[in-house]
Amino acid sequence: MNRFEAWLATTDFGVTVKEFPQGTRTASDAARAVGCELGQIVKSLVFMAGASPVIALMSGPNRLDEASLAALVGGPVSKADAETARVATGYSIGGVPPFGHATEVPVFMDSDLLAYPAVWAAAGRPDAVFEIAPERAPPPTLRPTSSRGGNP
Ligand code: 5CA
Repeated sequence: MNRFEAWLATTDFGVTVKEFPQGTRTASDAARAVGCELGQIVKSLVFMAGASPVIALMSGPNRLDEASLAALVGGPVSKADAETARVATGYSIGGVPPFGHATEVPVFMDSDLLAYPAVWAAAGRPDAVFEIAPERAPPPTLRPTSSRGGNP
């Protein structure tokens, strides 16, 4: 059981981790393994907002508009290096899940993900993903501000 599965076991999320021996390290690997659209794959991109890590959950083919993330966090952002991402989230690049992180990392979500009834996200390892309805993807304690903006 990896860190993510251990974390899941402490929650009532009720999602099932699926392993794919062929690997799900990249979004296209994951889409191919699952047999879904690339847009249904959740990329968990770790950025730094000043000294604080933040995560942008992006639909597979989409690039993050750094200016829009900067506007959301109120300052410039830059991509986290792999080690910083690992320490902040507890997971290595290619396996970073959308929640269940080692530290409290604010999470923002690409609203394109909401177009799908179900999406697939990394489950802590580069060969495991899980399916979830996109509106459930971020934990209730970290409600997303979608790229459309607006958050109560
Ligand atoms: N398992 C797949 C699909 S769920 C996955 O995790 N995809 S991902 O997009 O979230 O993770 C890979 C992303 O990590 C790449 O899109 C890239 O933006 C980023 N990345 C890759 N290498 C590095 C690196 N050396 N430092 C920081 N970020 C990196």
